[in-house]
Amino acid sequence: MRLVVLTGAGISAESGVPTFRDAGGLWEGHRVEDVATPEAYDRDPDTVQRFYDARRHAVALVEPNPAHTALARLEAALGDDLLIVTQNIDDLHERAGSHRVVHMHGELGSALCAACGARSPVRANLVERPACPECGERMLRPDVVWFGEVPYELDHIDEALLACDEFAAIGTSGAVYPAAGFVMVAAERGAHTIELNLAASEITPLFDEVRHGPASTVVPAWVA
Ligand code: BJW
Repeated sequence: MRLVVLTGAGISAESGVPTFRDAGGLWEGHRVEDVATPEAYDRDPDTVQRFYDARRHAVALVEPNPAHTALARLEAALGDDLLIVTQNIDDLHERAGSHRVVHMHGELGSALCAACGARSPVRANLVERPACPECGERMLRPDVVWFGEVPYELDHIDEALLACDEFAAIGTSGAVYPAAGFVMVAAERGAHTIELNLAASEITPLFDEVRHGPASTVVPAWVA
C-alpha cells in the first residue's frame, strides 16, 4: 500500500509550536496573508528576519510529540511506500526519526540566497546579514515559501499523489493551496482519503473518512 501523508501546523501544536489560524496563532494581530509575502519582506526585512530567527530558536527547544513518532514508526514499517509531505518548516518529523519528508514550504534550518539562489544551512541569525557561502553576497533570507511563491518539489509530490492508494491529511486547515487541493488529486486517482484534525477543516467534506481529536491521540491510534 502506497501512502502519502500531508501534515500541517496542527501536528506540531502539542509540541508547543503555535499554529497559524487557530486562536492564539502565530501571527496574532496580523493576518498571515499580510505577513508571509515577499512584499512584506521587501518592506521590512529586519522584522521578518527577526521573526524567523526567533521561531528557529523556539523550535530548537521543543520536542516531537506522539503524532510525529507514530509516523516515524509507520515509515519503519512501510519504507519507501510512505511519503510525508509537510507544510511545516520545523524539523520535528526528522527529529522523530522520519527520513522520507518533503518540506514543501521550506525549512527554518535553511537560508536562501536572494542573489544566487543557493540554499545553505543557517549558522547564525539571518538578521545579522551573514554572507552566502556560495557567492559571498549578504542577501540571505529565510528559505521558506511565502504567498505568491512556488512551493518546493511539486513534481515529486504530484508523482506520489498519482501513485498512492491512501492519502491522509493531518492538522491542516485546508486554507492554503496547492496543498489544500492534494486530497482531490488523490481522490481522482482512486485513493482512500482520510482527515485527522482537532476539528472540521475547510476541506473536511472532500474526505472519505474523518477522525477528530488531538493529533497526539488520533495519529497513533490510526497508525496502530
Ligand atoms: C490540530 C491540533 C492538534 C490544531 N491536533 N490538529 C485563491 C484561491 C486558491 C489559491 C489562491 C487564491 N489566491 C491566492 C492563492 C494561492 C495562495 C493561497 O493558497 N492563498 C490562500 C490564502 C487562498 N498560495 C500560494 O501563494 C502558494 N503558492 C502558489 O500557489 O504558487 C503558485 C503555483 C502553485 C502550484 C503550481 C504552480 C504555481 C504558496 C503558499 C505559501 C504558504 N506559506 C505559509 C508560510 C510558510 C513559512 C512559515 O511557516 O512561516 O505556509 S502560510 C502558512 O499556511 C504556512 C503553512 O504551511 C500554511 C498552511 O497552514 P496550516 O499548516 O494548515 O495551519 P493552520 O494554522 O491554518 O491550521 C492548523 C490546523 O491544525 C487547523 O485545522 C486546526 O484545527 C488543527 N489543529 N491543533 C490536530 N492538537
